[in-house]
Amino acid sequence: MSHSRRLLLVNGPNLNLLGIREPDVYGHETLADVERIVADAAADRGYEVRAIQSNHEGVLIDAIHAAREDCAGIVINPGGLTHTSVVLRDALSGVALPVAEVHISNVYEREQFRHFSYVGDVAIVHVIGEGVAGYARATELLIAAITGLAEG
Ligand code: CA2
Repeated sequence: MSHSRRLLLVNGPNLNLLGIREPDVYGHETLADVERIVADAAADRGYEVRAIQSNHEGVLIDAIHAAREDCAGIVINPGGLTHTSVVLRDALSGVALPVAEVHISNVYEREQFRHFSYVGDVAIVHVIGEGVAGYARATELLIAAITGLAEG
């Protein structure tokens, strides 16, 4: 498969707890469910997905750098790093791949510190507050954007 038909799915710190803790905020689906949802949405459009979740910022950054070699775009829920991490933002901006930012919860209806995203203006797709189904929509929109970019 050519590098142009693969996406990197990145889930940041604590998202391994999906479906296990705080179902009132994040729902009952697990991280494995999220990874399947994205893989299915991508496969419907002829793309495959490499998925990573880590609680370690440097591991996420290394995975983002590696995507430059063989991925056409990145779907990312940076978790709490959304609101704190210049280095994660720099990694995304540095690889210059199209990025879709996903948040399961509606961050704008939560604490003030969740309203700002360091990733926001690096991403070309934003899906916020649609639950885990939002990952599928973000994947569809990202592939549409990639296709549009390729067609010029
Ligand atoms: O709504 C989202 O997807 C968030 O990115 C989730 C982050 C939070 O810091 C952002 O403000 C919004 C938290 C990820 C932690 O996920 C958990 C899942 C289940 C149980 C505990 C944490």
